[in-house]
Amino acid sequence: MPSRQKKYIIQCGPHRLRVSSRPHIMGIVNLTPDSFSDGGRYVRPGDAYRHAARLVEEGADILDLGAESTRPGAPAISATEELRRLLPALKLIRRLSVPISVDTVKAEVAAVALDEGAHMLNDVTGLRDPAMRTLAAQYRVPVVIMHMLGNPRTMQRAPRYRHVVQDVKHTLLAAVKKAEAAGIKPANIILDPGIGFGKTAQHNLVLLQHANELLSSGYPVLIGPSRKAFIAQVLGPLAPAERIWGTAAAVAASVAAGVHILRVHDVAAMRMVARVAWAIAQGRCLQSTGACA
Ligand code: HH2
Repeated sequence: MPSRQKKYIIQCGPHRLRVSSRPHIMGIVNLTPDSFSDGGRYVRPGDAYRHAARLVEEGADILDLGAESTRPGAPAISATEELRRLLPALKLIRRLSVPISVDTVKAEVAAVALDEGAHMLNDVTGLRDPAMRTLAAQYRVPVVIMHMLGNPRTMQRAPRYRHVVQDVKHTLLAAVKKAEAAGIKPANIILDPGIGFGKTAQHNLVLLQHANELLSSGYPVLIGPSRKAFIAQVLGPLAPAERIWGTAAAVAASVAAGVHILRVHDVAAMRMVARVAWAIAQGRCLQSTGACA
């Protein structure tokens, strides 16, 4: 049974997320022309808003807005271009009553997004930029510290680890140390092993197999397996949108291990998967806490 001894409450602006009381779903809103699974679908702010509203209706607990693709080989874009894609959509999506996370590695973009109503930061470089650490500390917002080897241009060039689970954990805890030294409160830290970021399919499977290892570090854990390539390595050639059953298996396994937040494209389906996996892990349906509501 997942270890839920430690209680985690993540304060996202006015929203209080009790992430240890049940698995939470982070719905992905990609505002990019080139994301690996849904690039180009939500580049128009109105389309992004309708997509975000649908994810909220489907039960997303958090929305994650990304305006720069992190897929392997994705070209880096300027802060100006990132903000051009992000801001019009953010200004519409902030009308929805849901915590908004911004998936960016640029402190300049993060600062504007927080001023415009975002509640949380998701940094796939694990706050490598000291300016990002300072900003997160100043704004007192929750941050996802994710593990990535290198950068999206280089990360899939023969990634190597001594022991992937221990190496990822060690790197994340070093990033946590720097984050806390910069003034980020431990209660605002969420860890993510970074499925697909400088990892072979084998590395991803081992990280998912040992997700409980990261949970023992004393911070809530987020995992993003949604539609990723390792699923096609297990099942054979499948386009990203066809990887939903594989995603379901990874979500169920993560919830069984005790992972707190699942970052997914298919919110309605994965919310159901997570709720049943959680009810099984608990051996009961917690109606009174809303876990099965
Ligand atoms: N995965 C992607 C992007 N951001 N952030 C966190 N914390 N964890 C993840 O696993 C993660 C992430 C890649 O997925 P997606 O956003 O759909 O694709 P793209 O980066 O091509 O836009």
